Amino acid sequence: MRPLPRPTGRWTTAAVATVLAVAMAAPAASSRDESDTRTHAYEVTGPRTAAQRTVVAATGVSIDAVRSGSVVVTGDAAQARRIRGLGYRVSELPGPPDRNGGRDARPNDFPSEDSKYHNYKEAMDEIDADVAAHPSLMSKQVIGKSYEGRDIIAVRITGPAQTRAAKPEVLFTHHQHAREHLTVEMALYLLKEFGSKYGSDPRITKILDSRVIWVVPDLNPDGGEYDIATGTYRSWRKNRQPNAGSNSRGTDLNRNWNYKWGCCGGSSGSASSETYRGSAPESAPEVKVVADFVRSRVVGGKQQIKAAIDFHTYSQLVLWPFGWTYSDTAPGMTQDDRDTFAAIGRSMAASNGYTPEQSSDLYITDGSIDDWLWGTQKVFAYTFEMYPDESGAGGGFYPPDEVIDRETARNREAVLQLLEAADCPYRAIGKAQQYCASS
Ligand code: LU0
Ligand code: CA
Ligand code: ZN
Repeated sequence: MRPLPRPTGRWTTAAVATVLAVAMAAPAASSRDESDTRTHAYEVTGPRTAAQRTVVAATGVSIDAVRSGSVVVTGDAAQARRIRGLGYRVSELPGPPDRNGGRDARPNDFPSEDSKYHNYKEAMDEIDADVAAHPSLMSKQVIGKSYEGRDIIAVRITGPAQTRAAKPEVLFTHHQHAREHLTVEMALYLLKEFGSKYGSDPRITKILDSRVIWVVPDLNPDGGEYDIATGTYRSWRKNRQPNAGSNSRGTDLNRNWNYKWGCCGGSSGSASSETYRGSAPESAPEVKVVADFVRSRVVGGKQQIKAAIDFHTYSQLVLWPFGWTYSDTAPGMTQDDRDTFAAIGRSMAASNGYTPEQSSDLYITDGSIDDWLWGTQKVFAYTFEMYPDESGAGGGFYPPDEVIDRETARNREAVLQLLEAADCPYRAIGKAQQYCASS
């Protein structure tokens, strides 16, 4: 790398930071060969079944969108070559959009044309303001720290009314994957909606009086900040934890949960992979923090959290477990469980126009949050893959900020449905008497 010019009076701190950040973003690599670990988006034409897509994922790429007869992946040149070796056509797609409108990139912030997105500090400030505006409704807890020391927070929302029985709790988690910034906006939308409508909207008032809502707005603050650190998107997915014996940083948080971790070809043991599962279950501090928080909601031997949504982008999907197996049912997933997941999932999808399916209909994943939440805690846990659809013709991981309001409000009805179902999910299959009579 060429030595960088020494700052002089003519260099502003911001300009120096930009040069440094850009230099760090583009590690020297003479050609796109085995040593070129820069990642790109590729379209892979050929795979049409979940089993074929799982074989593609086993090369170490992340699968970002599933289309009929093709997938969009993120990976490096060596992985692309391996996929070609499987007999598929692989073509490189354009990189992330330039939203700086010809202006200089501002380090550590969203590009100027996407300034309605909230960076970490802006999101935390907005949440603090929401909590301050509704102190009888909301409280904020710091539940732990990210690898780089940022606060991971949970916001508790419930109406002041006391109930005889414990209120069922529902968990919303956001931003496991760094580049999926729209999911943080989804968290901010939920806080605004609940805060501003309690007492005036009868449905929301009734829900908040009878439920406890937990919003964990940012599981991966380090990755999110890294993704925007140069002022130009980097398509980063993982956290920012160093990996022993490797130059590659990061664990895929959604492969690091302690249930069937690494069991089934749905994650990678290679540190450079986009789906690196980490050195052990919960080796990522961010996953440990949230898993500990969920375990702390076991009161009197009973998990209080009954239902959950983990927000991702993109493809407009409502997904339910398991991800580790193609089977609808498995040890720990009865036919009634599966039918309940499907009934609630389909109803939520009917409300937002997403496609409902079992997670493994896409490809196998292991160590995912939903499998852990259901497999170990019996939480009815869904993943929402938000806007845009699988064509990506809305910006892929980087939809413009003009869509934030529409695409977050789009999930209002689905979120309210899950909250209403949380006291007895089995009601959705007409079996409340059998499963919920004593509660
Ligand atoms: O973790 C993932 O691979 C998710 C999908 C699973 C929840 C099945 N897709 S994403 O990484 O593109 N958000
Ligand atoms: Ca804009
Ligand atoms: Zn994701």
